[in-house]
Amino acid sequence: MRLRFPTGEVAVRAEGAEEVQGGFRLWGREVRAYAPSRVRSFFRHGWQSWSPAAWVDLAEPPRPLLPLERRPQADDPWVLAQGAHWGSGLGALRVGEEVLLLGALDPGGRVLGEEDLLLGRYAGEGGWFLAFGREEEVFAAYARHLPGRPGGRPPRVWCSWYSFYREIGEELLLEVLEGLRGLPFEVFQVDDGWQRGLGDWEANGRFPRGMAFLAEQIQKRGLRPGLWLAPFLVTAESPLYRAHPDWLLRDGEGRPVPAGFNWGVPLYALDAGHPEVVAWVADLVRKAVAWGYTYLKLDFLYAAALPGAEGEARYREALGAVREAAGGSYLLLSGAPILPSLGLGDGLRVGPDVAPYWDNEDRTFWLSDPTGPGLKNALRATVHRLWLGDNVHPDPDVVYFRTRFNLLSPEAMALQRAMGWITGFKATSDPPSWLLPEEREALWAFLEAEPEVERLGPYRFRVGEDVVDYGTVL
Ligand code: 9PG
Repeated sequence: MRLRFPTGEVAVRAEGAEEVQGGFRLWGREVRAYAPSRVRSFFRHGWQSWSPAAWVDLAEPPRPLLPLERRPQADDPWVLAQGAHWGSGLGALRVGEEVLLLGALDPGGRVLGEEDLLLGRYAGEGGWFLAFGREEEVFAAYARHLPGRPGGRPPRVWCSWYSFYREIGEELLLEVLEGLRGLPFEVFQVDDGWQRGLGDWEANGRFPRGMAFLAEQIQKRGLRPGLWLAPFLVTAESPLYRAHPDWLLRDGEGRPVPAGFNWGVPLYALDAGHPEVVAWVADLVRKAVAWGYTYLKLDFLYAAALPGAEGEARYREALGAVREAAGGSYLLLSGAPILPSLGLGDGLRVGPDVAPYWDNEDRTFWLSDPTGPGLKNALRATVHRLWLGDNVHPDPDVVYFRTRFNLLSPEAMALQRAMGWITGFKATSDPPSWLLPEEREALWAFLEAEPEVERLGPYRFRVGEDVVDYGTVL
């Protein structure tokens, strides 16, 4: 069939089509939409927070991401095995001045870009949205058909990860807390390093008075306690792994599904389709809230959706139960499949981790891995996911103000700071004791200011008085 848009006609193969706001709704487990001519540029949307999102050149086949063990935590593993330009949830072609966008409206959709074709295919069943027009308009129209309308603005967060990494303890964090006096933070978030182990979510020996005590101290300072959890992740050493072998996510042959490799060990996932697992995770979330932590950073969530798009419906259902258990707490979802997370979290990490350097070329180039830590990777994914800003609070990750232990140029730091203002998600990990007086001033001003933001183009923004250009991250 041919569908008529104000910008021209598009040939489509689908079981049905109906005009909706901003485009057409299509039916069919597999649908095809054809651009009027062969094109070069494909919007390739990565699966989860850390996966890349960017316009890619269709003339160049994707390069294999290495090492293989990291694939489950980098992107949809099925997609990475294809050697073709598949994206998760949506895909788009640049057709001259216009963009043709095909997006899934239900969990489990993947979209292939090839020459003049967008091919959408569901792992299960679902509907599609097709739009043809100006870039900002088609992405905005698609976003309006997706769930999630977050209330309010994101809180201003101090997070322990990007300064101390896992080397945290009660004494150190209380010291930081003291140093934060006078800075307008709202959340003090304890990251990875407090727990006994994965699947063993109790305070370790470095938190001798326990997590409830720390939450109390944080509250006393007028801040909201925040806590990091990776609820669906286990390793072979987790007590849970031995106690509940039936809780593990397994493949058709009964082998545990690999969930990546981090902290020097292979990772495995809990089966989010198992009611006992969901009940256990919900209890864990209630426990953290009962300790006093009402800002939860739920991380490595892709594990609950493995092996990829096939697990998205299961993930969404499990996360619904987690959302309910969390009550009114703020949920920041990280390492999370992007589209199936909408409407279930308050905030969503939309790029890989930042780092106090621009790019690790060994990894980005030689291992073809754009999911590693680094400011360039983080900004590239974030700027290509800003269209989700009405569905969720997009988290671009923390901003650096320190020059200590930092290789970023002042220009790179300005780009990072502006992204905090553009998204409204303002966070840092800089311990006040590491900051020079003028850096502390800059942090204070960043947290206080709410400059007006105007989008001048896909990569150019006016932020207050300044024009910032993210063209350098492409
Ligand atoms: C704690 C950290 C921080 C950080 C999260 C997450 O191997 N990986 O692909 C990988 C990606 C991200 C990552 C760790 C490993 O960081 O994004 O903010 O909370 O966990 O361990």
